[in-house]
Amino acid sequence: MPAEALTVGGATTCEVDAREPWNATGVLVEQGGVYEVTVLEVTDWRDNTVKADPQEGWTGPVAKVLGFACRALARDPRSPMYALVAARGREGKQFTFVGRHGTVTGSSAQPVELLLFANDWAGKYDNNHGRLKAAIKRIA
Ligand SMILES: [Ca+2]
Repeated sequence: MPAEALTVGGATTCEVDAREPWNATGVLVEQGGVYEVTVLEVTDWRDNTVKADPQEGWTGPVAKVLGFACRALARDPRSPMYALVAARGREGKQFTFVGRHGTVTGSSAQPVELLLFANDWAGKYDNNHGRLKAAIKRIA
């Protein structure tokens, strides 16, 4: 289904599968638009055996230390390992940390689809588990 623009105040929900490097939201990000992403439900969010949270990423003291080193190689090194990250389209790594609640602002003249993913190493998505449900609302 093609993505659609939201009017200000418009909202939708989407599902994110941690095994998918790109989860479509159905929302087209327009230049200057501000989109609020809020996680509503999280189910079994873990990277192989490592428990995780969309906000904190890998959890537990060891995961915190290893996670800090590992995130250097993650698709978005600025976000925790296995945290929820938004992308404005698939090109150019236009990534924004979302966590459990964040905002994404449209910056390119050409509208692009808002995508969501668990921040992992590229090609290491096959051992991922978990899903979440998110609400997306255009607030400006
Ligand atoms: Ca993984």
